[in-house]
Amino acid sequence: MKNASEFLSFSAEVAAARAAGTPIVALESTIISHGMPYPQNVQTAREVEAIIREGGAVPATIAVLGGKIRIGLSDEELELLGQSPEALKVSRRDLPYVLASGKIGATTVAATMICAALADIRVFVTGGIGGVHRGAETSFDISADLQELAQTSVAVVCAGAKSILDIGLTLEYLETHGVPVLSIGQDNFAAFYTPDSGFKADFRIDSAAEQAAFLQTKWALGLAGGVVISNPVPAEAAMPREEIERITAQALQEAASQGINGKAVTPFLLARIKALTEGRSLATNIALVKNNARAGASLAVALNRRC
Ligand code: PSU
Ligand code: MN
Repeated sequence: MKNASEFLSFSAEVAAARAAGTPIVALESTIISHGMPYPQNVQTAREVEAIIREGGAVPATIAVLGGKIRIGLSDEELELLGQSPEALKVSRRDLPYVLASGKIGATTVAATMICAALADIRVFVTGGIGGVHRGAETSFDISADLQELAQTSVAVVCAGAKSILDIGLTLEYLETHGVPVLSIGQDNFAAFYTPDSGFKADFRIDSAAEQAAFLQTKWALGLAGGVVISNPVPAEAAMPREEIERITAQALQEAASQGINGKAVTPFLLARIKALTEGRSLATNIALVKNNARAGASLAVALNRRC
């Protein structure tokens, strides 16, 4: 039998960081393949990696290629993920399939957390997490990201969750599963395109050093599982709340009338929101991911100092 480490393959940069004890920040790849259009997706991925390096950490973008979990990608590999229509959206249940078949896989928050934990990386930066979808009481559509947060010990820096989701129910679900939700710079949980979801996060912790202390304490106690760190989009890059609400409602309506279901729901909604805002949502999306990269690099550096 193989063990997990035989599936891991590190880029030279990440391997060197591991050897030297340099802080490492994981990045997901579904945001590249299914979350943003080409070429902005690849451009953003590169810029986010650069921000993490400037912050004193090493970026590790994670994907599945050639039957391996790749921890750290080359420019050509980012390009492949950004352009290939064959890249599969890979969550927990899809990982064995994409690895065993040798196909191209872009990892979601859930799958990236699994791979980061296997690679001993504790800090992961993304845009928004999946959650409980509106209407989940009949559709049962609850992202596997939430179950992963319940069990896999990785901190996820994000700009909250999109209002395509039922944010109140998402927070209830996280509470039930013992997942702490920290917030940076404000008391409330962020709503991706807008800074304020209207719901309180559990704890406001602004400094990276104190966030690191929180993580270290949780995991030292044997409380396995993830932590959501909500970092609101900067005000100057946010979208008007009424506009995003109106467009979200329209996108949800279209998804329902076209019978979109399963793993296609989130990419469909993201693409429709982008189209309906004539690309303005994309600028917000890019700005918030970069903002998260700064926070994630600081956190990885602070956590590294404590360990
Ligand atoms: N939310 C976003 N942008 C994204 C995603 C979610 O605002 O790109 C992606 C992430 O990869 C996340 C996944 O893990 O969608 C969740 O998909 P689902 O809802 O099918 O679990
Ligand atoms: Mn779903």
